Amino acid sequence: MPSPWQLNLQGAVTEVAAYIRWFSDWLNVIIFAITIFVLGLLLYVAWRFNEKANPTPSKTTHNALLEVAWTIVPVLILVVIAIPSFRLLKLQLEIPQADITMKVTGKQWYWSYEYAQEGGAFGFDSLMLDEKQRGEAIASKAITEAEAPRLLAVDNEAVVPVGKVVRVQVTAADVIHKFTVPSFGIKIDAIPGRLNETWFKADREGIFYGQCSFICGQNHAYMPIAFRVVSEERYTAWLAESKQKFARAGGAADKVAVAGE
Ligand SMILES: [Cu+2]
Repeated sequence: MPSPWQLNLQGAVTEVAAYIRWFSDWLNVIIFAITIFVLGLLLYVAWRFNEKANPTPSKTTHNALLEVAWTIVPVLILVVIAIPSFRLLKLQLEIPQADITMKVTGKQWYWSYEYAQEGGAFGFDSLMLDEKQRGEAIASKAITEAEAPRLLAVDNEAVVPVGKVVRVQVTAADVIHKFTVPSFGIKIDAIPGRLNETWFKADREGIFYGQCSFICGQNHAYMPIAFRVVSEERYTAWLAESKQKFARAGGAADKVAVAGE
């Protein structure tokens, strides 16, 4: 999750997120280099060719070498940006063989998760804990304060195993939302009537947060995303427990919130 005075992107937990961080840093290097170079040129021209220093200006209009250079050099700069950019796109868009497939549905104003499983899918809603619920959960020691950040903690976290490829299918039930988990490097539109796909493979255990990133109405800011990445054993245990708890019959995943209801 974001930290106070954070300047850079959130810490990377997946290969894609690490690539995004590296690419962002690389673009910053290029941007700084160009900006400093142009500033240097401007200062030099202001110093060397001002009216006092250069009373009789040159009438030069063309310089073939210079014109070729200022065409080729920007092209080369664009190439060194384009190559890693397309590599990143390929990494994001080519979904590897998935170990787990889940469907996420954006709703006003919460997310629903469905797990495709042998022996029956199951699903659940994930709603933000309000201040009262959060206080109670911390007081009852159900969750530690660090595990329940304000405006990010939810009642039902999406649980996934560490080091496994998770394919995420994203849609929406009412208006457009956007499913974003910065530390996983995923951000994808949730559009009613359309199924978008993305993927991640978390490199370490922990809880990772995201938020809806497409203005979707009054409580847009209050529909966080929480992923708990756990060991394979804990995931298997959670799966067994959740199949019971969120059995599809009457499962919350099919419930659609209707605005104003
Ligand atoms: Cu939203």
